[in-house]
Amino acid sequence: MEDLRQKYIGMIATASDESALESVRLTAIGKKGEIALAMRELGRMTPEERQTAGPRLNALKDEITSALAARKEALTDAALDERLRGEWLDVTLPGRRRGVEPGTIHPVSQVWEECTAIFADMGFAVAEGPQVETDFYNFDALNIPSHHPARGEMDTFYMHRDAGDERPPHVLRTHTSPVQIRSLQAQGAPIRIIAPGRVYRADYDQTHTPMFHQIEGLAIDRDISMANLKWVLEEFFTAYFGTSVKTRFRASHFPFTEPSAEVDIQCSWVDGQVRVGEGDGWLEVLGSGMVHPHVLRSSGVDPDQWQGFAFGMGIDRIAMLKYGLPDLRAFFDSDLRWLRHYGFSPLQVPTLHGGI
Ligand code: 2NM
Repeated sequence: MEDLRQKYIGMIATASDESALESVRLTAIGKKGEIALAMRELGRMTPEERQTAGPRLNALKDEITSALAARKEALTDAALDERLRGEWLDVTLPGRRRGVEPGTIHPVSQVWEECTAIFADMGFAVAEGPQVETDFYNFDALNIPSHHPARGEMDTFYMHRDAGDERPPHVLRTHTSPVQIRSLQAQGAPIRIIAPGRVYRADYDQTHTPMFHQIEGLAIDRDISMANLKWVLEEFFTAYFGTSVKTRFRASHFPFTEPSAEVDIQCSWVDGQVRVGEGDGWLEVLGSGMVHPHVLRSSGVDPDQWQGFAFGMGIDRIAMLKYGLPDLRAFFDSDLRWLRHYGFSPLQVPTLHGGI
């Protein structure tokens, strides 16, 4: 009996998989197994012999049964451990790129962010407004008369009205000035804001796209002057181009400002390329002036109490200047080779002046 026990417990301990274990089970405690044979022998024993041998055989059968179960569990656990080791996965690995090259934050967006941050440092809040405007906010409130060429279908995108609807049509805003009017109306003076955003004009050639980006500034208080305007703009260009930049004001005309000035920045031309902040050349970059009393009044601000400056410049335009880009239209082609050629790398993120 003890020999049987030793033999089967040993076989179970060394069985290396489930089928080996199953064949041990059959030979040991199966219907035609060795224990079953021994059980049959009981009938030929004397009652005394049977009384000791019977329980011992049963105990041995139980012992083998539970040894088989224990071994089976150990084998299952080991198999699971093995599988887990094989299927180990590093979830911190970077994802696989599926043949798609990474792009960059769009140069215009980078410049938009950077300009916003520079003006924010000077205390300008950022204002936004709708891109589909009424003609009141886009034109009338800005002192632009109904006969002005800017209001014609040649320059402005008009939205269709249903037949019979006699209300004046909406327009795609041609500048972000309506945002300034809305902000003035909502919060009154004093105010110091910039309005960056998309604007639309019916124009398309090497220097014009029907959608482009503008940033306008507005500062209204008791005694704001053109001197404040000049300081703000020189501070802005110096921060933006990373070198001190002189400005030149030329008298001009806009319906919404009086007096009005076009602003040039100092530059030189080397090999047909513009270099800002050096030399004795000048490059026109923005329009500006003191906000017209009519504009203040249509925004609910008393021009006898308040005055201030406004300016507007093209984001795309100053992005081209900073990065030496020759063709505005390339901004909207989504061509990665163009991005790379002009030094925009996939890892490049906007450099935030001061950080916002
Ligand atoms: C320009 C040139 C001059 C301007 C005026 C205003 C407002 F709404 F306050 F009257 N915002 N921006 C302005 C003035 C814009 O862009 C070339």
